Amino acid sequence: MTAPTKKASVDKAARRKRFEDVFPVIAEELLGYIRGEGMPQDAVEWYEKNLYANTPGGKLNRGLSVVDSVEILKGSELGDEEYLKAAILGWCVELLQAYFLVADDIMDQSVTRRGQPCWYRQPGVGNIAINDAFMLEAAIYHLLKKHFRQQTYYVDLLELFLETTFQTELGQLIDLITAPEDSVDLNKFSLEKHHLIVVYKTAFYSFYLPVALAMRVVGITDKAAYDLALSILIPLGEYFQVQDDYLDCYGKPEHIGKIGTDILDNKCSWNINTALRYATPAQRQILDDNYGRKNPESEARVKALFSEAPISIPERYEAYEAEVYSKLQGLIGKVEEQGAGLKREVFESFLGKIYKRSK
Ligand code: DMA
Ligand code: MG
Ligand code: MG
Ligand code: MG
Repeated sequence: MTAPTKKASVDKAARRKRFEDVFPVIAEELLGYIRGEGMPQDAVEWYEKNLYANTPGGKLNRGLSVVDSVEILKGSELGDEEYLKAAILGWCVELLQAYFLVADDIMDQSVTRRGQPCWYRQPGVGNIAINDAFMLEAAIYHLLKKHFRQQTYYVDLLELFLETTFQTELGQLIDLITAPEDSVDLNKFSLEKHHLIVVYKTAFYSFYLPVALAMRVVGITDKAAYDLALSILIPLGEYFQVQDDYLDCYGKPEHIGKIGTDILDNKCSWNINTALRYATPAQRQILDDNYGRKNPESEARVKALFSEAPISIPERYEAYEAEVYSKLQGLIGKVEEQGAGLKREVFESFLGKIYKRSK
């Protein structure tokens, strides 16, 4: 992959801006609806704050991938109406993400998100954040009904959102119960367990969902095409969550917008599983004594150990990234010869958004 040209980065900014400009339209529809239901002004203002604080402001990879995939699969630039439809679906994926993140930050006891205090930690919010998460999810189905009720593929969209939501919640469940707060047992972790967690908690909703939505919009109905998409997007999503795990420890909070909590939270992350595989007996003892303990000294001890040989997480991560990139390129290279009506550019575009990301 070559470095982006100046023109490409201008295009990228313009695409992002066009997508971002749709958000106020959506927010106004939702707020107009609750006003029409006679909700008091303070409730309208609350929902407005919730929507704006939690939905835009991220990298928007998922939402933009819906739009990009529709465009690639159609093979021509989208008219205004087609663009709006694709962008609304993109924002529905971003609303789903917002819903998961508000809840995830409570469950993970995180401190910051996108450079701000997590929503549940903002003044006056607290446990109301739980209901706010539900209301971000509810927005999806309101928008889908309003904009897609007449389409033949309406039920397919509903199923995609509902099924990927259930899969994500299963992933969050196994993520959480594999990380009990009061009993650390590193023997329970494995890369196989990690694989299952990340496929369910991240890959389905972040990678399969955006592309599958775009496929529905352009009229692809063949099950083989969805299976083929899944066979690439699941490993792509796994790679993305490995990056997230790596950055939890090695990303700078100012840059990634969040303070990592995986070591404190006893998470079955890629870092600890890789460390367990290569640790010497003495290193293993240090991990047993310090991982998942709720104090900054233990956390710092584990962090330092992660970089020590032969654990050497940064070097192993670099090797992993190179290996997974060539594996994904191989899978993507074979897409068009399967004759399922898919285009390799859909996957290249998604991979291009995340390869070697630093946030
Ligand atoms: C994220 O896992 C998964 C979902 C469904 C939000 P995570 O807790 O590692 O995410 P983050 O690092 O962004 O808190
Ligand atoms: Mg989290
Ligand atoms: Mg989490
Ligand atoms: Mg994380």
